[in-house]
Amino acid sequence: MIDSNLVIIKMGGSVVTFKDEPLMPNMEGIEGIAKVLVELRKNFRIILVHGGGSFGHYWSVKYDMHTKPLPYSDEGIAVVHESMIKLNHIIIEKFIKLHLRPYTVLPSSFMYKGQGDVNKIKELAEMGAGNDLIPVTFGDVIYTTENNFSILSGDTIMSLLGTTLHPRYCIFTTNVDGLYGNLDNKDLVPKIYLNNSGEIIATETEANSKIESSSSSYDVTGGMKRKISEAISIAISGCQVHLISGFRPERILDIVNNRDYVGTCISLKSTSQLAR
Ligand code: IP8
Repeated sequence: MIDSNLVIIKMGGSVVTFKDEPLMPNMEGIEGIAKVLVELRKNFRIILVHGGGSFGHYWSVKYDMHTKPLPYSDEGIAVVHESMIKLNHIIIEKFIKLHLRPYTVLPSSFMYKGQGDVNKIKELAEMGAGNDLIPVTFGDVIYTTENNFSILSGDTIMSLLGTTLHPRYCIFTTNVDGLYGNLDNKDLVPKIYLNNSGEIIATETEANSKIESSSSSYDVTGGMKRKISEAISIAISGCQVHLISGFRPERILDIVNNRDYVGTCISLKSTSQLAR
């Protein structure tokens, strides 16, 4: 059953930091989204997830934590975790100044042995009900089992929260407008329809013509590739997933108000027909 009052949003690392400048928050990116959240909070409960950008990713690459087989170095674990807390603090401080009421929840508090703890995840949705609080969590390095730690991406957290809480919308913000069918000419794919197994059965191009397509025909790389697979797992649970530019945060309001917007919507064929 969809929680029609709940919206889950990922603030991408490329929005909240300058990805190419180590340890540099993007205050304009953070502020732009915060201002839209002030509006959104009037009608919806919100849960926020943010990425690592030039904080967590910078240090995890420095300590070889993406490539090295487990276990990671203790120093790397400590430094990456601290950098994420620092970035989170910068975001939270700005939010409070802009009259939001964020409440940070460490991902380690709702993960157990590397898996999402369903009851603790449900608590995230409850704690923002009946008040103005916005639970905020983030990609991090977390303890799994047997002395191992693992990098947990904010995109994976989105899929854990989305598939457990069934929000009305899951919105991923990045530094691009959405998913491009063709990276050379920036041909945006506005809609992707899935069947119940998560296979892409159709897309709508800007010209609104339907193109039969398989998931492998997309030129998605790196971070976007992972985002799409997490987005697909959320969409097959019945939630509409949207990919938009975090530098045009007003598009979040367009989505929830059912207005046309620039971005990519991924949904089950049946859900999209009901919702729009
Ligand atoms: O930016 C990664 O989170 P993401 C967090 O959402 C770390 O992938 C610690 C690198």
